[in-house]
Amino acid sequence: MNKIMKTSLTAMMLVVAFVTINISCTKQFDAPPAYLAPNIKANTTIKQLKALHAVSGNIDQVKTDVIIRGIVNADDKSGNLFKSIVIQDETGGILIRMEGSSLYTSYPIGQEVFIKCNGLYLGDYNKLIQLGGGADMTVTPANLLTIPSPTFNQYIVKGTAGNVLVPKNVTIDQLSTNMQDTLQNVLIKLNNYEFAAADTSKTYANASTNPPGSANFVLKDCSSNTVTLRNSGYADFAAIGVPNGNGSIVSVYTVFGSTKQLTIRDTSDLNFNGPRCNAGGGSGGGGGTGTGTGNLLNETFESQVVPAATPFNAIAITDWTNLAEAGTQKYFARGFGTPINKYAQISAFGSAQATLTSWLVTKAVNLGSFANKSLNFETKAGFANGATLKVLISSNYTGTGNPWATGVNWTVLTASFSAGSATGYPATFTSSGDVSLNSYSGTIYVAFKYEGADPAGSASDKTTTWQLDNIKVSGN
Ligand SMILES: [Ca+2]
Repeated sequence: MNKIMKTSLTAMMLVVAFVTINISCTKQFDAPPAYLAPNIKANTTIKQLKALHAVSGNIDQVKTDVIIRGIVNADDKSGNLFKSIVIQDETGGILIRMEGSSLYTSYPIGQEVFIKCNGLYLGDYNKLIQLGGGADMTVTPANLLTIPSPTFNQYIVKGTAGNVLVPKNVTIDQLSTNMQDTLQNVLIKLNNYEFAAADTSKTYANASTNPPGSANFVLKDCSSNTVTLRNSGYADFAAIGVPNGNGSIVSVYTVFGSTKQLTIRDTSDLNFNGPRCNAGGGSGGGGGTGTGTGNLLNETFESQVVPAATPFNAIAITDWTNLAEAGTQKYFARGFGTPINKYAQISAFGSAQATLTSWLVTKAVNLGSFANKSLNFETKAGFANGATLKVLISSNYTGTGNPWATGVNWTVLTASFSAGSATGYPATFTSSGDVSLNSYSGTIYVAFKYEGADPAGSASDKTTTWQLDNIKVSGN
C-alpha cells in the first residue's frame, strides 16, 4: 500500500469515527442507552450445581465450565444478610458468599446474574449449600471463603435488572431440611403465622448489645405448626418491635441443620396485622399486648424493584391497593440517590388525563389495645402547581375493591405535607408529624389520595409530582 492510499484510508476512518460518535451522542439525548444483553448462557441449573455437593461438611471445587443463571431474591441492604446475596432460578436457590459490603448497590433484589462457576467452591453451612471463592481446610469442618471482590467480574456477569420474583405460596409440610431440597434459598410465603405471645413485646434482634446479637423466634400458626425466624443484630430493623398480629410472611427459606429457618429481607416481608389465633370475640382482639412499643406498620418501599429507566413498576405490596378512580395513572416505585432510597411516586405530568384521582391504600392495620396510636409519613412535592395529596383513614374499607365505592367511609386526617417547589424537587422529605389515631380502634386502613389534572393546554394543569415514603403506624 502506498503512502497516499494509507493517508486517505486513515482520513476516511477518522470521518467514520466522527460520524459514529456524533450519532451516538445525539441518540443519548433522546433515549437512555439501549440495554445490551451479555453474550452468555446458562448451561446448568442451580439444582444441578447443588447436586455436585453431595456430602455435608465437604468442600467441592467446580472444575468444569458450569454456568448458572439466577435472579437475586435477597441482598445485604438491610444488613440481615452479610457478605452474601441469594439467587434463584426455576429449579432452586443458592447463597453466594461475596467479599465486601453494600453488595446490593451492584447486585440488588431483582438483578439477573450469570455465574461462571469453574474454579469456585461449593460448601454448606449446617446443610445450607453455598457457593464461594475458596476454602480454609485448616479447620474442621472446612470453611467456605467469600469470592474476593477483585474477581467479581471474572465470575459474575450481570443480566437484566428489575426482575420481579413472586414468592411461592407454601405450607410448612412442603419444606424439608434435606440438603438438596429445591425450596431452600428460594423466596417463599407462609400464611397465618404469628409471634408467640411471650415475644410480642420484643424487638427483631438485639441491637443494643456489643456486639449486636441475633435473635431466633419460633413462629407458630393456629394449628401449632412452628418455624424459626432468625434475624441478625446488624439488621437495620433490629431495634424495631415485632408486629403482634397474625398473617403472612415472605422470606428466603433456609435450614440450620435439621431446623427449618426463615430469613426476611426487611420488615415489609411480614404482614402480621390480622387477628391472632386465639383472639376470640373480645373487642380489639388480635392487636398489641399493650406493652412496649408496637410497630404496627412500617413501609419504606425498599423491597420494591426500581429499574434504571422506564418502564417503571406500579407499587405492588401484598394486600395494598393501588388504583386510579379517574384517569389511569397509578403510584409507581421510584428511587433517588446513591445508595438509592425508594419511595412511591404519583404525578399527572404528561398523562394527558383531564382529571386524575389515584388511591394508594395500605394493608389492614390492627390498632390493638394500645393507648396511644399514631401515623407518620414523609412527602416531597416536585414541580408543584396545585395537584394535592391527602391522607385519609377508614374503619369500614374491606381491603379489596374500589376504596371510593359507595358505603366506604373515609375521613381526611390533618397532617403536614411538603410545601413543594415550583421549579424542581425540595432537597428533603417533609415529615407529617405525629398524626394521632387515638380516636380509632380495631382494624383501619390508611389511604393516600392524589388529585391532579393534565388537560389540553397548560393553563389548568395541576401536575405536581408527589413522593411518599416511610409510612408508619405505631402504638405504645
Ligand atoms: Ca424509602
